[in-house]
Amino acid sequence: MNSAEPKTTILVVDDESTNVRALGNLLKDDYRIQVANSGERALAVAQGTVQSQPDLILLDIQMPGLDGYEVCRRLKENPATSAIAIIFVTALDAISDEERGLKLGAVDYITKPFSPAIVRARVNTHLQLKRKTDLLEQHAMLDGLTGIPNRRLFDEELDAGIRHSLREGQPLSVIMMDVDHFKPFNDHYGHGEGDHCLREVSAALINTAKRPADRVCRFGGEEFVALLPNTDAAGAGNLAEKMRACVEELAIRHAYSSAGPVVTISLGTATFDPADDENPSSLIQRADRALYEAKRAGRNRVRE
Ligand code: GH3
Ligand code: MG
Ligand code: MG
Ligand code: MG
Repeated sequence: MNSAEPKTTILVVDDESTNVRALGNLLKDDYRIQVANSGERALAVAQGTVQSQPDLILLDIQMPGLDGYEVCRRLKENPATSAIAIIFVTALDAISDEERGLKLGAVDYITKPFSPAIVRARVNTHLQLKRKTDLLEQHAMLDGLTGIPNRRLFDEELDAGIRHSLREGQPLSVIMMDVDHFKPFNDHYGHGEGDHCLREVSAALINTAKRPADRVCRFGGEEFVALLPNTDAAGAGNLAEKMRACVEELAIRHAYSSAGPVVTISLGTATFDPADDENPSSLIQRADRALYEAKRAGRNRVRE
């Protein structure tokens, strides 16, 4: 395993310290173990930063205060924690208890006293499954040709970005981009070269947007979009100009473009500022209109 890769983490939740210790000892050689001795503490740990979020929780049911059922219900209803796998480990051995636990979204239900080998085996199985599900989800958000985030991820992050912007009173900008005269490029150099060009352009755009919160996505076809949290109109204009220049500097020959002789892009920027009385849902439309203006004004330029 790559040492930079975060170790798989299991959160053990039980009000009795002997149980916490027994489960912890059973798994500590293979996993990073977090512990919580109450439902409240378990929620605080699980809802902490994403980096420290457990992959799986071994959850006692009978605890003073918040019981395990309630902890499970709250984790499953919160999108930020709903993907964490939950296995109940409990003295409640009635079928009706198990039914209730599984209905709440737990992946498994183990009764005490437990067999160490069975706990280990079930934990391993569910963690393997979770790794595969996580991977599939990541791939569903990436564009197959360029490897950068796709439209689906963009739509999700745009919604989140607008909520963040309203909450924090911070501006949010987008840049819509479109490769100039790309149809003749394909027609003359072939689709293979066209695909290669899109990969180079996407890599150049990604390398230009340097802030960790910036997102560059393939919007579709030969269109790209950048989502820029906490960025005002001037900042978006600056970055757009850098992106325009970085694509031109790739110097990919394009003898059939009026903006040529190399591949270029046109860009349109738009900014949502919560201080203005504007509908955030028109953001993309406004960026699109600006892009259209950039095309009309001769391509290989930025408009807002
Ligand atoms: P404009 O400057 O006005 O944007 O002209 P354009 O030729 O770029 O515009 P148009 O929308 O007519 O053409 C887009 C072209 O992009 C058509 C299509 O063949 C090409 N294209 C879209 N997706 C892909 C892709 O995944 N690979 C390749 N090779 N070409 C693509
Ligand atoms: Mg208990
Ligand atoms: Mg287009
Ligand atoms: Mg185009």
